[in-house]
Amino acid sequence: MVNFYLGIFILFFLSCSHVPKNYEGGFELKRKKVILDTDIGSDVDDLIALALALASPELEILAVTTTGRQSIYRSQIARKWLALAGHADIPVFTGLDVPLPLKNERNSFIWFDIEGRGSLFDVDRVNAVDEMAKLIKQNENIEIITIGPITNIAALLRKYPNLKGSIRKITAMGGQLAPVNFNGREIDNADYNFRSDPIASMEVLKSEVPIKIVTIDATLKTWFTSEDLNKLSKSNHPFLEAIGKEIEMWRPLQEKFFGYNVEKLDNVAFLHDPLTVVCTYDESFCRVENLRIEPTFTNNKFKTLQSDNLKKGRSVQVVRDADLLKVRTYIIERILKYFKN
Ligand SMILES: [Ca+2]
Repeated sequence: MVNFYLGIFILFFLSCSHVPKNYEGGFELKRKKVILDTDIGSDVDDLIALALALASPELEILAVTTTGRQSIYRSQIARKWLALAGHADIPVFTGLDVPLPLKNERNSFIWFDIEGRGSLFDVDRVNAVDEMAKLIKQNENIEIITIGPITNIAALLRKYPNLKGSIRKITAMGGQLAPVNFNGREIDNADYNFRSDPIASMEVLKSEVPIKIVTIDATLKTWFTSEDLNKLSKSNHPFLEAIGKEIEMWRPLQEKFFGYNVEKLDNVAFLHDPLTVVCTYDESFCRVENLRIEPTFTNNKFKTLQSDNLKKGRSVQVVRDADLLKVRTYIIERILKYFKN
């Protein structure tokens, strides 16, 4: 009888032996297969989001794709960070620069492109949209997390419209529903991601793909403090120390953009993109509502407006509030624990 129980124990142990690194619960989670689409290389929060995604056993990152200005360099940056984090195995594909070309671009009269850039193709081809399509065809229930302008996704839906029904969900950092009070100032029109490519944002928000948007209404309430920065800088881990250095570089720019002084407000880096990664698998830190969203142009500015008119817009999951202390503690602890083990 003892042998019987021993056998059961061994079977149980073996069945749990392939849990993701650091998952303390002992049972393997059903990991979400995701593509992380990022404009990494400017705001440091993309890098923190990448670290968090790597440290999250809830996610299996199938690929990282890049967008933004000079997307090709952003891919090289992403590869560098992945290698330093010990995840050089995750493929990185270069996506489109922002913004998306207009559909009637052929009507424009331009003779010359940058023909010499063909020399870069051996190193880095712009193939993220095709590679995304391949991954979506090969994997059921794939999700996409976008933490930059949504250009690649719009291009994907244009080129492969039949794949719409195969994408389980897009969780996108973007949108602003109302002015946000930050440090005593009302901040409006702070949504960079959707506004930097309004055509792409319009097309994706109007598509039939299920979407959750993590708005700047929520993300402007979340940031790392100098204590978190200190923990990264003194971690004795090259990847975490590098994140610390990036935060140091980014911090003065952020202060300038948002008009505050870190001596008076202890905010070293907003957590827009890391919060978006968290909201992909855990909504306990945020307020999520189902709202009708109507993307529109008001005074020549792209806006994500809330609409009560059932004939307008579409139903979208919207994250518009977050718990600063809980989110920041969760993110820093999760990253430190994963990489220091
Ligand atoms: Ca970003």
